[in-house]
Amino acid sequence: MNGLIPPRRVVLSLGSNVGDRMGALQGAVDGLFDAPGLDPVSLSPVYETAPVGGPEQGPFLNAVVTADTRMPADVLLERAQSVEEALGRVRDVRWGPRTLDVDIIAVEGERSDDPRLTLPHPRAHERAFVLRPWSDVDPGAEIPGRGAVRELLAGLADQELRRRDDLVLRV
Ligand code: A4P
Ligand code: MG
Repeated sequence: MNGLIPPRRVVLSLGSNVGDRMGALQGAVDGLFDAPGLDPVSLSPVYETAPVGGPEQGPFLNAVVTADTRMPADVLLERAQSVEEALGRVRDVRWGPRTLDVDIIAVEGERSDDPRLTLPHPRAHERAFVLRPWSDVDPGAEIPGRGAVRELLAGLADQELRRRDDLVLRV
């Protein structure tokens, strides 16, 4: 046993719509799992998705990763942000184009209203680009306070997304 926190399942979402989008998603997976403390459980298929919100911008590639960790959620956020920075992300326009966005969608057993780290992610339940890949890797997933991922997804049929079976993420 190490540390005080038992291992918990976490769900991360990856998105890119600038430059080498698949390179950014694979770079995120590499960066997340290179250091110890985060053990991969599953990598979703990759989806090509129409942008939701923000300014006029190009289509995204999105995927979801699940993992087990004993890290506190704020340490996990630091890892996610350092991976974004390593991939050259520049933060300018909110919801605007990005080389890489790594969001923490859920941490098992944790709810938080802190704007620095809101859990579950406050917009995940209304985004097919998160729910679709998440339900692929965990068909029974639920968002605390929101409901079953599969049911939430059924209400978002208007959001365009296409599975890209030619693109496969690897640990
Ligand atoms: N923050 C709070 N809670 C969290 C969390 N659960 N995970 C804070 C990650 N970060 C969290 O994030 C802004 C601040 O949110 C951070 O400082 C962190 O402390 P950011 O990544 O710097 O900025 P952002 O990504 O522009 O904003 P945000 O709120 O993450 O945007 P969203 O809501 O993630 O939207 N359409 C498609 N098809 N695919 C996409 O991937 N992504 C977005 C980004 C919009 N439209 C999209 C997609
Ligand atoms: Mg983000």
